[in-house]
Amino acid sequence: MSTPILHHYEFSTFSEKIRTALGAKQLTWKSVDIPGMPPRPLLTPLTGGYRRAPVLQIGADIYCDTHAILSALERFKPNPSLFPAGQEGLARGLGFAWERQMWVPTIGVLVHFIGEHIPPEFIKDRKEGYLGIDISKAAMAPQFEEHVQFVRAQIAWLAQCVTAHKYVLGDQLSAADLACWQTIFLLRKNCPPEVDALLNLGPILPWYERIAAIGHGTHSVMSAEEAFEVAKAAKPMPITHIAAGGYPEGISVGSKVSVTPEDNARVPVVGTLLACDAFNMVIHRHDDVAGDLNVHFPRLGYTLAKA
Ligand SMILES: N[C@@H](CCC(=O)N[C@@H](CS)C(=O)NCC(=O)O)C(=O)O
Repeated sequence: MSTPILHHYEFSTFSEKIRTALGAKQLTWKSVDIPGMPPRPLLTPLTGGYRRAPVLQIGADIYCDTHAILSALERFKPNPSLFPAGQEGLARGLGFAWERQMWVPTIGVLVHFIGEHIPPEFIKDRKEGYLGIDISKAAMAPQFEEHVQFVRAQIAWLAQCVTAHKYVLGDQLSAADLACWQTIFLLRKNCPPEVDALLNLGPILPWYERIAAIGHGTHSVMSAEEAFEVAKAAKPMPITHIAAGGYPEGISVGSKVSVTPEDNARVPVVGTLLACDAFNMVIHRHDDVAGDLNVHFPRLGYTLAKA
């Protein structure tokens, strides 16, 4: 099986979640640095248009969204597991709920502190191609108090978990930790130290530092061109993790479908449905240059429709 290739950019906090997962699993991986906003001319043909970061590539298999990526890494190297036995559902659902609820309030707090340094073209891209809202400091200022209250209330229950045990679900690091941690990482990395008091982060700092110390595993740089060549030379792997017959919503395998994020960056990716269960969807795409590709998405957060 070929080496995992992560397409990501340094200041992407969802990418930091995956870099840390790669570290927790002590994996060796290739790092492709992508721009912080489109165009991403050698990545888009691999994903079929999915525009968010990060994206994981293993040969000609392309994994979109951190939730599909974590599941792929778990299959690639099961131990140490990020889905503790008996708590798989919690690890999955809690992480998803946290990120869905926390993303905009976190950005609200972030831009309060550093908004004046964000270039106008970035604000424009995030409004027009990603979040659909104006994330400039001025536009988010009226909701600042509300966002702070929201984040503090979430941190309060997180603190109950991670002061009672080492990690959110107990003694073992899980996907839920990585999801909660990454939004706080974005703030602590970029805001002045006063953000700790503002959000009452004190009680969670030992947990925060424990995860920050995990690192990113062993990685080396790969160019986008080299990653593209890897995809071109490879064939998608057989799908062994999804049982046949679990077709959702009356859409059968072999149908032409679109898969679209339901929250933001709503660019549909079109292909042929290969497999689908309650957790994962795989579509096949043929790119004129890259060849045959299997593109993987989580079910959580994506809409599957007949194309
Ligand atoms: N649900 C997605 C969210 C990913 C996400 O929103 N990533 C941010 C970067 S931290 C992004 O894609 N921003 C827009 C972009 O880079 O084009 C996931 O878990 O991967």
